[in-house]
Amino acid sequence: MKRAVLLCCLLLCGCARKESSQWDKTEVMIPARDGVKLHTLIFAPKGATAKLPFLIERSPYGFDNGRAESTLETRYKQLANEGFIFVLQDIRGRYQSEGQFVMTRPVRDPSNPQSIDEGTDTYDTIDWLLKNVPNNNGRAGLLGISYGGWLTAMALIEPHPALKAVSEQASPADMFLGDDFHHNGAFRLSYGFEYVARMETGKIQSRFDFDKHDTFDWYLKLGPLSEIDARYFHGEKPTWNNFVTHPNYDPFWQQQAVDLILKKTTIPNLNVAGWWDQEDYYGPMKIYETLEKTDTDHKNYLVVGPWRHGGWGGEGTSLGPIDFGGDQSKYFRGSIEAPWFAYWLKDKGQLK
Ligand code: PG9
Repeated sequence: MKRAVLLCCLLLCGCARKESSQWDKTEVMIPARDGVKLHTLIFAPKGATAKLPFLIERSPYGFDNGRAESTLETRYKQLANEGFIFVLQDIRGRYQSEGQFVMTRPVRDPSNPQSIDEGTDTYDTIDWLLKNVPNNNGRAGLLGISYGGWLTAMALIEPHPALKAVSEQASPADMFLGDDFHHNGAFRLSYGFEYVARMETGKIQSRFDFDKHDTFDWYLKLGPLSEIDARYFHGEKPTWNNFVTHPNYDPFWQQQAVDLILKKTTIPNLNVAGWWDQEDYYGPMKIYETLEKTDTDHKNYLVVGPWRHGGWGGEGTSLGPIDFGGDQSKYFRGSIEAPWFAYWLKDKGQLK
């Protein structure tokens, strides 16, 4: 009877359900409070005997073309062995989600009940999941690397009560002082230009089509930076326009600094950073340091390893010629990350 009701619900909300070997996969459009629908894939382990928590990753980079399934088999293998209901969601305006994408969308004005941000989209998603996905244990975890780490940090501002553990991994904290777009105030030209082209050309990622292999030479021959707009962007890329309008550390950059936005540690958070991360090493260290100040209940954690940007999600035996004497990424995922989430979301084991 219960199964029949679930099937009716899924058909009514336009969900597509697919059987795969290990997972019951459901594809849904989850409505946010302003009516925008967010494209979401839900993977529930087949034959689970106990109620399970959700583990959510939200991303601007898409889960199409088998990326979701391969992520579960590699990056999330150890967590999948532990047993979670995985939820992979395209953020607003990206891939199959509705709405408008805004790069690192500013935090909403809470006095305006109509306002939304990435935190409210996460809140609304968790709310929907609890009510619509059977056999959940009433708890949710959230994690992500880099942009996904930043989305995780944003969910800490007005968290859903069922959000019981998060792992902020390589999130930017300050785009002028230390992370992706500037380091110590110095503009990172190739990164800034190529990331804007990749993210603000359409809903899906696209690569800028350089007409030569030697891009160092391409940038040298470009001439003054105004040539970027004159030749390629034509004033149409919001993030490039922000680089041009705000070349100094003005309120535009200061107001988005995550360390000023996060006020109090309320939810267990496993911050993760890589010593050799050229994009976002500053971010996770700063977020850890910020949350540490109000961490009266010991909920703020930090892992730093010998990794490039997000290296703990892949193979971790070496970096270039440097041998780590073992797979440190696998060790992190299996012996730290999975038991950490199991402790907070499943009351399992002890926290070392
Ligand atoms: N470092 C990338 C990023 C994060 C947040 C904003 C802009 C860029 C990333 O790898 O996702």
